[in-house]
Order: sequence, then structure tokens, then C-alpha cells
Amino acid sequence: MDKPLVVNSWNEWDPLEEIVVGIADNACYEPTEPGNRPAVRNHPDVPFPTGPKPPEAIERANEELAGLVALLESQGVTVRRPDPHDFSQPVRTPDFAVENQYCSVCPRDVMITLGNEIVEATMSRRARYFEYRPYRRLVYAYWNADPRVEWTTAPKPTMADDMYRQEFWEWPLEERHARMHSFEFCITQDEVVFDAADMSRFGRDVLVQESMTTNRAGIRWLKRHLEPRGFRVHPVHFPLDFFPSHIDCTFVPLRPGLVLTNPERPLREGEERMFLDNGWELVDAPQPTSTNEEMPRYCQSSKWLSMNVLSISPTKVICEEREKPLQELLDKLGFEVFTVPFRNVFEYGGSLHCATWDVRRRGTREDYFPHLSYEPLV
Ligand code: DAV
Repeated sequence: MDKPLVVNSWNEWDPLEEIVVGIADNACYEPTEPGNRPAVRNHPDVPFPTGPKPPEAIERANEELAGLVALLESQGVTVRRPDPHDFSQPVRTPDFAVENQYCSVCPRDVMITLGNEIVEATMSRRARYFEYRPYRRLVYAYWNADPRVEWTTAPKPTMADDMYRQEFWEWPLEERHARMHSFEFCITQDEVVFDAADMSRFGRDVLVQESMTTNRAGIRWLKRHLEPRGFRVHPVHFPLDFFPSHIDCTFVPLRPGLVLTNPERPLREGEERMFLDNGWELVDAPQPTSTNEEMPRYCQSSKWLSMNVLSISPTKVICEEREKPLQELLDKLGFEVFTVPFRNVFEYGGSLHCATWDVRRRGTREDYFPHLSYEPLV
């Protein structure tokens, strides 16, 4: 028998064996930059803080991350953590300068496992340019441990001023509505740009959302890279999401045949076909327990972090402690639901799925979409 693969994950739900959970050490407030305009919740006129986050806030987030680690370990999952990194350091390249970096709470945004391959995303924001660094020791360890591990770093974009469309931030709501089918956001189309969290894995099929953090060149790069390796890459769009960033609060697969969908962010007409033609069920998530106004003060994500669940297996899922309506739905759908408090992590960029990067799930590449009748457009 061959030795088990060290890196092997084909989808979002197979039985989890090894995962990286983020850590809030040394986290900073995300700086204002061309690709990001952070704002204090409900107080748009108060300046967003800069520099390191207060130690108490970091401590609270780390406690909740430790709770997730403990739960995963109690389920037999091997958990790894990122290396320390000084996010208060400014970054200066030939093309840009930014006063500080962000954090290593959300490996999902940076790293993705596609079968036996680890891909480091280009990233889309200046403060996150070097965010792969806290994961490099782990990547080397996996790469050294198993010659079958492939490791790819996507081309780094310049992140120069002309990679961004500054006017995007000024567009009034009516204009966003009128433009909703153009899928033009704060990044232009000239350079290859993607965050890993805009992808969702379904065996040989990979969905990629066009967003504020992933452009069409990014999707083309992923297609050309992955399709010769036997994947099919499907661009997807959610026209009613005017500030899309990362697919895992919008379209969340839970097991073969079942996707949790966001009732406020339907797929572009036609893109649901591949699911319906192949017998998949799309089930809307219930309203989150917090309104957008009630989300934590410095959290830049929407209330739909409620949907950002993490699967331990096709029958076991971890959900944020307060999201009772979603827990009840998952229970009715036949899942064993585990809960952890996680709201102090939200201001670091996400919830349970965002704060993790699965390296190994038990399973192989399957074709969940034998009937594909359209050619995806990029
Ligand atoms: O709906 O605000 C947040 C995802 C963060 N990684 C949302 C998406």
C-alpha cells in the first residue's frame, strides 16, 4: 500500500484529518488603501483605527480560536497554527507602500488545497501582500514530507495605483444597481488577481466568484493552471452582492448534493443550471441572528458570517454558537451540529471557514456534475 498522502483535499466536506487554524497574535487594523476602505460600524465619520489591535481584543479572539482548536482535536483532527509574523511592519515595494499589514487569522483567504497541490493566492490588497509568510514553514514541512505534494505560488500583482479603480468606492447605490451585471469592482482587469477564499471546491469542479478580490484575469489564470490538471473551473456571480469578497458567506457546499445558499445573494441566472441538472439541492440559510448594524464595531464583513460554517465531515458541521436558526436547519437536514463562540474573531476577517485552511480530508477526486450542458464564460 502507498503511504497516505500528506496533502489531499478535494472539497469542503470530506472527513477532515488536518487543518490550519489562524491566530490573532500581532494583528493590526487593516489600513485604508486603494483596495479597501475599512469603516467603523454605524460610525462612518469616525476614523478607522490604525496600527496594532489592543492586546485585550487579541486575547479574546485567541481564546475563541483556541476553542475551535480544542473542538477539532476532540474530533481527532490534527491542528497546525501559523508562525508569528510582525504585522506592524510597513511594506514598501517598487510599486506601493502601506503603513502596516493585517493578520494571520484567515488562512482561507491566502492558501488553498486542490487535491495534492497547495496554491498560494496572489492576494488583492497591499496590506496582505506578504500574508503567505506565516504559512511558509508549514508549506515546507508538507512539501518535504511527501514528494507527491505540489506547491504553486500564483503570480504576484504589482498592486500599483492603476491596478485599482478608486471611483468604485464613491459609486452611489443606484449606480451599483445599474452596474450590477458588469461585475466591475475596485480592481481592474489587467493583472492576475485572486484571493483563495473566492474559490469553492466540489471535487473535479471548482467555483470561482468574480469579486472585489478576484478579477477575470485571476479566473483565467486559475482555469489555465487547473484545467490541464483535470479540474473544471466555473466562474460564478452574485449580482445583488454589491461588495462581494470571498464566496464562503454566499454559496456554501455542505455535502454531495447540498449547498447552503444566501437568500439575499442569488446566483446569476443560468449559473444554477449545473446544480439543478445534476440533482443538487440549493437550500437558503435563515436570516442571521445579528443585523448588519449589530455586527462587531470593527468587523468589515456582513451579517452573513453566520453561513461561514466549517465541515468536519459530510455529517458533522461546526456553526457559530449564537446562530440557532441555522443550527436548527442543519439539524433538520441531518447534520450533527457542533457550536463554538466565535464573534470576537469577526473583526479579523471572518468566521469558522475563513479562519481555517484544510490540508487533508479523507477522500478522492469525484465528479459530482456528470451532466454539464453549458460552457462557462470568463
Ligand atoms: O459576506 O461579508 C465576508 C467574507 C470574509 N472573508 C461577507 C463576506
